[in-house]
Amino acid sequence: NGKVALISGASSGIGAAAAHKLAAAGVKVGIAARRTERLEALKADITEKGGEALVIEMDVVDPACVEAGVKKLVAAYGSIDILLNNAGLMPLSDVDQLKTSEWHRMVDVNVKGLLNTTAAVLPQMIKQHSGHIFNTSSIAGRKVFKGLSVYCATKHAVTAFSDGLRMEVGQKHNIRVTCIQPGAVATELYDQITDPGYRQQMDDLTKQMSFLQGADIADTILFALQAPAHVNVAELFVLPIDQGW
Ligand code: NJP
Repeated sequence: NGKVALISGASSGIGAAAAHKLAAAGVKVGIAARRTERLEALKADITEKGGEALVIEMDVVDPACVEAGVKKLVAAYGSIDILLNNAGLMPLSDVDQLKTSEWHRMVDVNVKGLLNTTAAVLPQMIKQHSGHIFNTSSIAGRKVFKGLSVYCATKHAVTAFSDGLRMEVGQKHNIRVTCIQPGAVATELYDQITDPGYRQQMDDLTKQMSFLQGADIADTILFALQAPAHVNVAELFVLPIDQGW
């Protein structure tokens, strides 16, 4: 296929799974995150299977770092056709615990980080008059859950931004925008939960219901990518079979 993708948050979970699937489909993947040792291992794995990957050290919170990463990818592969805005974090706590540094971190990564990567990649897609941007929101971007007030606020922002972006760049610049809204996916996202009560709740949940795998989300990304050019799969709303809504 020869297309080029930038994947943020590629060092684990959904991002790493998407990197594998896209590379297997012939997409050259720019795999971006802070943990470069993870990215090197991922690249080795992809290369061994015949795919092509470029490791990009990127903290999405830092616009200069993001711009440098995008430049590196364009220098290596000449274009960017797909952006998977996927970096994110989800510490849980009730608002009255006032864990303000965690709130700020979620806003910085989940919202501002996504805006930084979008801003860095858009000029290239506009120049190409084509592109496909995937924003990883969440079911928490459609509904509010207890313990997740700030996370939900950030993901509602991602959903809203995706809808606006689609209106503004879809027809004008021939750029498709897909908002991904997964239910529970078995990744390292839950490892950051420090609150013992919510930690226990999450552990209980993993025993009560099935979780999606990162590869399940990656498959839906491929589905949207492979749709005919005039089709924009606007939302990918994907739940485990037994997750109620
Ligand atoms: O989680 P995890 P997921 N700069 O922890 C990266 C959403 N979601 O795959 O920098 C750059 O395995 C981090 O890389 P590193 C969720 O909100 C999930 O589940 O090396 N990258 C790692 O690669 C998130 O938006 C579920 O630490 C930064 C990645 O983010 C997306 O799915 C449900 C970074 C996180 O990988 C992927 O999360 C749902 C930074 N400053 C939505 N900070 C779910 N798992 O159930 C973090 O609805 N990263």
